[in-house]
Amino acid sequence: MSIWFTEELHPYYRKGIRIKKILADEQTQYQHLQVVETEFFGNAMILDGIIQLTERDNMGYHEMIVHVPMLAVENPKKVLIVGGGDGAALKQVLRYKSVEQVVTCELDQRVVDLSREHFSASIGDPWVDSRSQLLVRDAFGYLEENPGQFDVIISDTTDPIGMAERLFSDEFYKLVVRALAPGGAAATQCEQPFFDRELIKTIYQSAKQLTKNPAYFYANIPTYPGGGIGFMYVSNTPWENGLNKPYPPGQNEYINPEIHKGAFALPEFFMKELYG
Ligand code: SPD
Repeated sequence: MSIWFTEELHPYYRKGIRIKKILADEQTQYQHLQVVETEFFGNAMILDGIIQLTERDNMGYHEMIVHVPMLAVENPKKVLIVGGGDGAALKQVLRYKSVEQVVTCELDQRVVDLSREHFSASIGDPWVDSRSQLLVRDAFGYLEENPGQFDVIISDTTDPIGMAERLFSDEFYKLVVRALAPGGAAATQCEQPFFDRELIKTIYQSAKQLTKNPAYFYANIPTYPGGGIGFMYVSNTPWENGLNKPYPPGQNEYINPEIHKGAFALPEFFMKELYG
């Protein structure tokens, strides 16, 4: 079988990947979940028709959303992952010897189950690490219950559609900052400068009200709209504190010192809009 999967996150833009086989296709309690074997990108997870990760190009997303805040903070011990049910961000967090506890708040158990089944070749099984704790629940309530607890918070979410919309709200960012320990840092999935300018500007304004040193950074991911995605770094600790620090044991596939620094360089039109 050879079919094209076409994603239409935006009504004015489409992209497609060629699929060899459908490995899973189910309606969970929360969403339409598909896992497919693609011709070029390895296995891919698709939620409600939107590509979440592929084996070939997810490393830019997960290495950047994790290592930028983790390296900025001195010896991070307690980490919270919001979403992240595929385990790829968790895998990166667990590379740090300083980490004692990682809580993942994922709403949909099936995302975890099907990732373990179909992505073990690339992600392994980070859930079995004794430092990892999976909470199948909404992150809002958990953030409310845990002020000042986490050295690093990673918001590894879907796009701001339906139930995920409030993970891009001012209310959510307030809770994230409130849940950070002193000196802590968060990084959040923060969409695409060409397609989501207004949203990113609004989030930056929230982050600026709440912390001293927010900044937007970017990674190339060919299977995401526009070929990449950005992240909001949210902290009183400057992201530059993470430069020139040793990477944790294990192999980087995307981040290196030049990429780390360069990811914060923004195109002129966007830099002016965001930072004035
Ligand atoms: N437009 C696609 C955005 C997907 C972001 N979530 C990715 C989750 C990977 N852990």
